[in-house]
Amino acid sequence: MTPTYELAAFAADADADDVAEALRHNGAAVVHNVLDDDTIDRCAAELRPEFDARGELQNNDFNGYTTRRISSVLAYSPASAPLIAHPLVLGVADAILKPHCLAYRIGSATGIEIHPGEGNQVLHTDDSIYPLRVPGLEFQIGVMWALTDFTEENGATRLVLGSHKTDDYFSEHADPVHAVMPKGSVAFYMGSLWHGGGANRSDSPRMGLINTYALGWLRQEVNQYLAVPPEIAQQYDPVIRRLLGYTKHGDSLGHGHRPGGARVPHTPDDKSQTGLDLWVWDEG
Ligand SMILES: O=C(O)CCC(=O)C(=O)O
Repeated sequence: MTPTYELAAFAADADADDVAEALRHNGAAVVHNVLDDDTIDRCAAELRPEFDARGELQNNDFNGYTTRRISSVLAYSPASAPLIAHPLVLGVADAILKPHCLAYRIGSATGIEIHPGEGNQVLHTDDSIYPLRVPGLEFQIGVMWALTDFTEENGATRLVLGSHKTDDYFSEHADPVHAVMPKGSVAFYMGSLWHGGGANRSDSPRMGLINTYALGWLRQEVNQYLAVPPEIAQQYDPVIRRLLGYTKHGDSLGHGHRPGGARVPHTPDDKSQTGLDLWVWDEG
């Protein structure tokens, strides 16, 4: 029998394991109204000047020419941290990624503002940056926060449900669904799922924050140590520092030393760090 796929939409109090189960089966899932307008607006307000100053520098055939993009948002937006380290997001990431690593990390954290007139982005998988596939193992997940409402008209992310379960090339014949969701909601999709930004046929921009979370033994898509150097990273709490990669994976992977540096042990309230050392360096 041909399996059927649907874009399951959960309420904000959803159990992370249930969301992860839907994500495993369908390749994507949406949770509605997770964060309030104030939290979302604070983040959007910090991204605004970056979108305006540098958003068009990454324009190209893949990203589009009527879309603004800003990468490594933690470098200039502390208000993005509650989204990036939201407990529901980490719960889903735990369920999908932790069976295959001791700790996962941010691959990228990018604001995307699709402006009116933009066409459909080419469908693609995010995990194509890693040149192999291992059956039963996802290298990363994508987590898209809606900083405005996401609608079919304004370019809600297009998702080819079930496409994470096949090696077929989907671009020509896919039938994607849109991740339609109100502002403050969040969409999850597998790194192996075919997807892409939607065309914006409305008269106002669609703003999202897309963060990827990848197995801790992989190279991060964006070099976080350059993008968010120690002097900025140490302003964040241990969870964010771990997500940035200022943490060893196991006993030795990623260890480092800087003269005058400080070792910061994990704190009891950071449950995700159990058994791992957390390292940051001061300037001393
Ligand atoms: O903006 C979106 O909805 C998705 C963007 C995307 O998939 C990408 O650029 O890799």
